Order: sequence, then C-alpha cells, then structure tokens
Amino acid sequence: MIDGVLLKGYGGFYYVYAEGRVWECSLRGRFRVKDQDFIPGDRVNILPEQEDKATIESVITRRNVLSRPTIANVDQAILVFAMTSPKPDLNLLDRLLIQVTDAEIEPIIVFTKLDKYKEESGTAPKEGLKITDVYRNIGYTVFEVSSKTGQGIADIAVRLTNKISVLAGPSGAGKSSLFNALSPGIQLKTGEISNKSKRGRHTTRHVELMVCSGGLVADTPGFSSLFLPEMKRAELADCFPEFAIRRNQCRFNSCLHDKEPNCAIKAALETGEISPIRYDHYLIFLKEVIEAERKY
Ligand SMILES: Nc1nc2c(ncn2[C@@H]2O[C@H](COP(=O)(O)OP(=O)(O)O)[C@@H](O)[C@H]2O)c(=O)[nH]1
Ligand SMILES: [Mg+2]
Ligand SMILES: [Zn+2]
Repeated sequence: MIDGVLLKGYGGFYYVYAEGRVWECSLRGRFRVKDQDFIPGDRVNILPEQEDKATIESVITRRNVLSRPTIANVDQAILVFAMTSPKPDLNLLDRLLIQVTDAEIEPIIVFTKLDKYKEESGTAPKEGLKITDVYRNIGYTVFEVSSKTGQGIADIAVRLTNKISVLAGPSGAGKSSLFNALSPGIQLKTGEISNKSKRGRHTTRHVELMVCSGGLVADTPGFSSLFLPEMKRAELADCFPEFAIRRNQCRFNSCLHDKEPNCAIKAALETGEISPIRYDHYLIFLKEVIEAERKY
C-alpha cells in the first residue's frame, strides 16, 4: 500500500499522485456502496495493480475542506493580484484574507505583472507607501513577481514543495500565467484581458490539483463566494492582524473602532501606522457583519 493524494476524478476513475507519478485508480467495492465522495486533495492509500493502475483502499480524515472550489487538506492559499492592469481590487484581497484565515489556511500574497508596473512607474519611485509594503508591514508573506520575465518566480517555487496550494484571485490577475511560469512542463490556457470590459475571460473551469514545483497546486477561478464568514461583530478586528495586536489598547473593551472615543486603532490610523485603505475596508466589512448578524 502506498500513500497518495487525489488529483481529480474523471470518467469514473480517480487520478492519484503517489511516489512521484500519477495512478489511474478505481474504487474498492465498499466505497462504491457507501457512495463516499472523494474530492481533490484527499489523502488516500492505494494498492498498485498493474503498471499505472491501482485501487483506492482507504481515505484519511480530512484536515480541512475548502468549499467553492472544493479541495481538501489545503495548506496554503496563494492570493494572486496584478500590481497593474487590472488595478488590484484590495477590497477583494482583504475579503479573501479573512476567508482564508478563518479556514485556518496560510495566506501568501503574490502581486504579479511586476514588469508592467515597473514600465509604467519608470525609475522614479511612486509617492506614498507601495501596496506591497502595506501588506508586508502587517506581517503577511508578500511576493512581487513577473511571470513574463521570471523575476521572483523561484522564491514562490520553493514555497510549494510538498504542500497543497490553491491559487485564488480575480480573473485576469495572472493565476494561470503564474502556474505556467512555475511549471514549465505544463501549459494552461491564459486569457487575454478584453479591452472592452477590462475583465478577464473565464478560461479556468474544472477543479483539479496539478503537480507543480514539487507540490500540488489548484488553479481555481477564485473563491466564488465573496461573503464574509459567519462571525460576531467583535471578532472582525481579530481578522486584521494590525488591529489584533492593539486589541487591549482602546478605552472601551467593547470598542468596534468606529465612532468610539479614545480608540487605539483610530490613533494608529492618524499616525499612519494603520493604512487608511485597510481601515476603510474594516468599516465596510463591519457593516456587512452587523447586517448578517441580524439574520441569524
Ligand atoms: N506583462 C505581464 N503580463 C502578464 C503577467 N502575468 C499575466 N499576464 C497577462 O495577463 C493576462 C491574464 O493572465 P492569466 O494568467 O490568464 O490570468 P488568470 O485569469 O488569473 O488566470 C494574460 O494576457 C497574460 O499574458 C506578467 O507577469 N506580466
Ligand atoms: Mg486562469
Ligand atoms: Zn478601538
């Protein structure tokens, strides 16, 4: 028996990655009877039969399950946003960071199209703090890469080894291009951004894990649910690491960092220690969380 990870189910078979190669697996009778559902990322034991054929003998309890896309045992989410074209939707990035953190999955932020960004901004550094530095200063792992020139790609590759990762982010951000840069052997379709709408076409459909830089990666169309996870209003600030470290410094224990006096978060906003963009998003999300609280 050997351990493997399910990559995808297709045409009545399951494809399992084990011992450095892909096995075409069928199910043991008892799994068929129980109507057990298998999803990409499931850790399974397989019994080799002939050549690259095997049967799935057992499945190990899932550590976590990500829904939409449905993948089990995810170690990390690589949140992919373009530095330019399209302009990064930081509201979406902050939303994904909350969803991922809530699911206890490690986020890695990757800003793509560094080549284009450099071209546009020239040699003179732009005014103010770069967005990449905003997230880096909070303590997130942030990479700036170009899938076109290959700059920064090797630093991400080492992060993938022996892990199950999902790529998430808006269409057109460069997820498929990043995957291709990370795995020269496989080439996924990449979509041109249509000039009319400036929205990328949806060229990524089904969910499957693919072997990439010594790990397994799913190129997903992005988390389709943009709703924040169910939580109490007081819990939202804990999803913002730079707020969480100032947890006990507000005058009121129940401070929601909105209209309350002597608020440590607003003080940090004044001194520039907290980014106004992040604070704005916090207030938007706070409204949503309070709205959702009323419904249950
Ligand atoms: N200049 C430049 N263009 C890129 C880069 N990454 C992706 N693109 C382009 O951006 C468009 C969308 O990329 P794609 O990988 O399909 O994005 P996805 O929708 O997130 O999978 C394509 O036209 C790519 O060629 C990059 O690093 N630099
Ligand atoms: Mg794609
Ligand atoms: Zn406060």
